[in-house]
Amino acid sequence: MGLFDRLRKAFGGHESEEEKASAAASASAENTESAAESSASAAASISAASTAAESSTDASASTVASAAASVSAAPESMAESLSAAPESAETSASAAVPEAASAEAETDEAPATEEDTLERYDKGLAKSRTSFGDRLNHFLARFRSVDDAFFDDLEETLIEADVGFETAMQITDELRDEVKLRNVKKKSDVAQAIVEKMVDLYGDAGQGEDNSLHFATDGTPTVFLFVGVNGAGKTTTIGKLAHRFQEAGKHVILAAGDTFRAGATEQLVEWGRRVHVPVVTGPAESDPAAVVYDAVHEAKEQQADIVLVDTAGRLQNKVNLMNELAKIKRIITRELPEAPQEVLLVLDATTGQNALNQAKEFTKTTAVTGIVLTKLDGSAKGGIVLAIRNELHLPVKLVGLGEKMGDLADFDPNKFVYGLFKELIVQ
Ligand SMILES: Nc1nc2c(ncn2[C@@H]2O[C@H](COP(=O)(O)OP(=O)(O)O)[C@@H](O)[C@H]2O)c(=O)[nH]1
Ligand SMILES: [Mg+2]
Repeated sequence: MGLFDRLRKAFGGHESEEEKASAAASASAENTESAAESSASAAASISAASTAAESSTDASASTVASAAASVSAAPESMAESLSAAPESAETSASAAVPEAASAEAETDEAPATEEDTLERYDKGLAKSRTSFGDRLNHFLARFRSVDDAFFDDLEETLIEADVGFETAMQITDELRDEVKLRNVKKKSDVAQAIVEKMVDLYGDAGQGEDNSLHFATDGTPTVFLFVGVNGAGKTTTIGKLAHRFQEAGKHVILAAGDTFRAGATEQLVEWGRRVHVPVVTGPAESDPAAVVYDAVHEAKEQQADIVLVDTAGRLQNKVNLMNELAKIKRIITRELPEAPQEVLLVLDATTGQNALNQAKEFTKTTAVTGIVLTKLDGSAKGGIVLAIRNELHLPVKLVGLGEKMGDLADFDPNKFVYGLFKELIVQ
């Protein structure tokens, strides 16, 4: 069974709902007009629920609302595939409202709990989902038949949805063959096949993928090295993770390895103050490797559990940056042979394809062990996760869902892909 079928089984709700869903599906096949009508209003209520969830927390409600309008005006083929979703989608969307509101009402200190991760993903992905569904809707509305032009356009649509060039090509090629083989003509069936293909491709590429963070096994301090371009969210992620480990009773030390950018050290020191974790610093423009050496030395001396190392995102040039990262890594390993246990590349999800290109650059010279994908809360480009897995073959280990210390979650691939295609999978 492919991932698509497994997700549908896992998240597809209770049997009675499934029965309702299949009844609704066959009803819509027989009587397209009334089904489209009822499902369009269902889509509107899903969007209304998520709009309510959003509007209490950020200013983007207007974007969501306008996106919602176009979902409710979905062409009949898409409305068909949305028709089965309303019940479960609506429940989880409205369930997320009070939780999100109370999390906001409290201070920064509220940590993310395991139980609400699905809701957090859900909320974080609202924009990606709406945007993805929208693109697919618009795309399908333009075509009367499934011909060559259809596939050319599909490829473009997928690229725009940031699933990556190679992934978009692969999906389109495979779909072209399949459509011929199975003689599929209905647009709603093709829409279904597109989603199924993407989910299964994602499932296949993730075989044997290890999304867990690794720690020292010999009792020495664990070291995580954070790399990535300026503004990606390295320092923020370190702050959030320091908070998580500190809360778990770990002895944490932060290393302010970004001595290049003015204010970078202060930013990390501020995070250290907020989460009550010590920060090892050096003078501005001093050798970052020296700061890292001090931090590791300190950690050994104090028998600390974990050192989180911040680095510069940009130096005079790319070669300098890569050399510096290599030097930092060498120093860590010289002091602690097992370390660093993780080299985490931090990528800003809102930059889409650009993030993918950065990742390709970094991984050429640095042995990255995993990805931290930040700003998923504000991004409509969740499709980048498919590209990261299919094209980089690196596990996403953590995701950033906001700017606060509790807004960091372990990455759960199935929850994520479910969130991205929710309305399309549950039917
Ligand atoms: N919305 C949101 N903002 C984030 C997230 N992670 C980081 N940021 C913001 O992105 C900006 C750059 O982050 P920073 O940690 O300084 O990036 P660095 O240059 O890689 O260290 C800051 O304004 C952060 O508050 C996230 O997951 N969601
Ligand atoms: Mg920084």
